Amino acid sequence: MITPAFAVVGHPNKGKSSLVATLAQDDSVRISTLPGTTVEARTFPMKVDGEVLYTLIDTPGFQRAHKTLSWMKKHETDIHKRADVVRQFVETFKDTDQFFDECQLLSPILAGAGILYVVDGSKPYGSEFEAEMEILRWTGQPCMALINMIGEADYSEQWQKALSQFFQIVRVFNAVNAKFEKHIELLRAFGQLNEQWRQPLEKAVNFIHKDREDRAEQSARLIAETISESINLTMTKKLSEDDNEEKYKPELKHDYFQELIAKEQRCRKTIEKIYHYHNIDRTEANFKLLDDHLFSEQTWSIFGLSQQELIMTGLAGGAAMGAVVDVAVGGTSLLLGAGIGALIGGVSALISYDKLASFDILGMPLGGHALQIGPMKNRNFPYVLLGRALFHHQLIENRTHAMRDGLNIEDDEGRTGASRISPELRKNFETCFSKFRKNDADADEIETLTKLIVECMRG
Ligand SMILES: Nc1nc2c(ncn2[C@@H]2O[C@H](COP(=O)(O)OP(=O)(O)OP(=O)(O)O)[C@@H](O)[C@H]2O)c(=O)[nH]1
Ligand SMILES: [Mg+2]
Repeated sequence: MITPAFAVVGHPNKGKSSLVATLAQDDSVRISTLPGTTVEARTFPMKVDGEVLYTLIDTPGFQRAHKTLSWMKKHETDIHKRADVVRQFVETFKDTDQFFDECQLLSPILAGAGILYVVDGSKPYGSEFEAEMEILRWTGQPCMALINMIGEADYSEQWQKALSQFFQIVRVFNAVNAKFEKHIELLRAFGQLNEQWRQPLEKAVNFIHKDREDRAEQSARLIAETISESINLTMTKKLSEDDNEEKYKPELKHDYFQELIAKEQRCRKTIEKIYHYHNIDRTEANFKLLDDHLFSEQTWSIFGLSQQELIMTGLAGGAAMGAVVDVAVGGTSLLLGAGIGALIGGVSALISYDKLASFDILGMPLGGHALQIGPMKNRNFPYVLLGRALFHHQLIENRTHAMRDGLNIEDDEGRTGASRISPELRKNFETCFSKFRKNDADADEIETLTKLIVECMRG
């Protein structure tokens, strides 16, 4: 099967490289606000599992389209020989310092690449583009025009009318903010350009769909492992006989919290790698672990569950919790309406909802003692990690490789983290988390949690 190749061409600074980055899922493509960023043609393969599905060729913009076309017109003999004239043009100038950009962008087309002509639909159409389109038409290669909306204004209608006179297919496609479905739609349209490309592009679409599911699952497994490890994290400091453990508590607690934060960071970085992002700047607030203030801390309340949700999840989670609540309310279990609000304080006092990790003193076999912190007792903690991880994953999954702005994960703007998980599903999460807390999280349990996380990602 042949590998379709597409040369992305157009005027300088119209989003050609952005389109290449998005379609090749490659954040190493150079993009900038300055015209003339791309100075030579470069090929970017779109690979899944090492297999090249299609290639995109980023090119510099046309610099002297009118002069190029004049040269070609002068050398034209017959309409059916126009592609030969384009070839002759490139042969004549490719090793000179004239028409460098034109030679760079025409060479891959002459070598068989399809044409993706990119224009900015937020700027009006102008006759200066006609020479570019005419040159491309002379090559006789399959061609599509993409109207990229860089700014707010919308001139797409006039562009549509002009472009459709030169190109087989015209589409509006936002190179930077395109959603996954649009990306897939575009690949299918490429397949209509040339019968030979239809099958390889259909295969590419299937691979990309499957790859998206695989990436989500890999990320979910990583999140599951991170939550399990974080819940069970303990840290120990050996002390000698006469050391006062009080002195070492603040330092140990600091190290423990730092390690929890580091685990989350490693998880985020790895997920970004899974999605082929290598240099994302993140604006983020680390979750804050301050004694006694958990529920008033913003990051906790944003990404975790509310106290009421925690209690309801606990109630749904099993008979044991029911019994605890029965004790708290004197055996009545009338948890309806306003009653629940009044109960929250009492119930949470009985259950370690807002306790963090506590310290233990361990005796050592060879004398002395050790100070240990952890595991994490706080019931909301796994939900906070989960809510934060789901939000981060959502941003990464919906990002394109043309986006160069940082990732803002300070708060999830009203989507409210773990709270948006249905109560039904939360019950299953609680079962997993309580198994982790009892330290019987085996590979099966990680798989169960992975599946639940995938369900949330897709819900
Ligand atoms: N908002 C928005 N900005 C875009 C879009 N496409 C491109 N840009 C911006 O436009 C600028 C130029 O984008 P590039 O992809 O570098 O354009 P180019 O055509 O490759 O430019 P040259 O290589 O200089 O010819 C960058 O600042 C992009 O972020 C888009 O779809 N939406
Ligand atoms: Mg460029």
